[in-house]
Amino acid sequence: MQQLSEVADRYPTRLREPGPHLERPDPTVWDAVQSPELAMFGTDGFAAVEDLLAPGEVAEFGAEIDRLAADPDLTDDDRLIVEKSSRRVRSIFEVHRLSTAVADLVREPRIAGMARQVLGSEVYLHQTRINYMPGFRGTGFYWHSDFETWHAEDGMPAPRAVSLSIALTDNYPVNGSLMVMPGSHRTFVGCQGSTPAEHYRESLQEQEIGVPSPADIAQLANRHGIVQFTGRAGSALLFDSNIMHGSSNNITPFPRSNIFLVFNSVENTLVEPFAAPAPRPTYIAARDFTSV
Ligand code: 6CS
Ligand code: FE
Repeated sequence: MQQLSEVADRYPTRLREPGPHLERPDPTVWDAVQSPELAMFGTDGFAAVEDLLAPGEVAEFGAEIDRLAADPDLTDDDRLIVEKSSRRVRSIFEVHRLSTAVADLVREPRIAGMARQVLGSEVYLHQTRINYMPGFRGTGFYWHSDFETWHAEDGMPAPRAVSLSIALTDNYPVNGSLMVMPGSHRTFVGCQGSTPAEHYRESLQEQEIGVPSPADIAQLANRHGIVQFTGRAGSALLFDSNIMHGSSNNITPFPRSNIFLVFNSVENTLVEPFAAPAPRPTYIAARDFTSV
């Protein structure tokens, strides 16, 4: 399986040797974007959207994610990922199936419409999650490209997917908010190291497989620089699946939570993993390709 797909693999990764930096053959924006908010998406690989949610909605969804984090039925659910050391809730996956409020929100034109505009097709949900990033001992996400993981472990053929991170708390420079390298989405960095079986839950606590080398990260950062996303609760960041991004630990008392939605094009549905022994569970990488 792995060998067969390697033949036609335009994004080789999980390699024995350090990987090359490939100029990506696929476009970023698959159709002319209409909204001024998305004008720079093709160049930067991301767009910040102020006040996507109104204050009342921030309160409503804030209560909803608190309810889910405290739900005793979810304590032993695979979809819940805890912090490695503090055991506090770090992420809950498949949130559009756990919350009808989120399911309704996702379908709204102001949300799914942005993804359709960039991807130039109908879209479906590849992954949804809440990231809680608690205060004091919240741990960040090391530098990575989401597409690298989705390609290697989930069998996503091309970087024709976008993520929307909707902030439910204020994002300051100090509470572990997201850092991105503008323009880095045009370069695919193959990562060194093979994918162990069943490692994915650990990887969601602390990613060690599928991360670029320090030299790769330095090269991209010198070329593109690093910007940090800050903004009021209710603002959002739409970003390309291959942009290099990460976040620091959060030792402030201010938690940083967001709803994270990944839209994939219905013309880019999953095949067998390109560099993993088996596909990840569908609560992490959906195989229901019904458009929203
Ligand atoms: O596993 C995923 O799908 C996402 N989460 C992590 C920590 N890395 C890759 C990707 O962003
Ligand atoms: Fe990510």
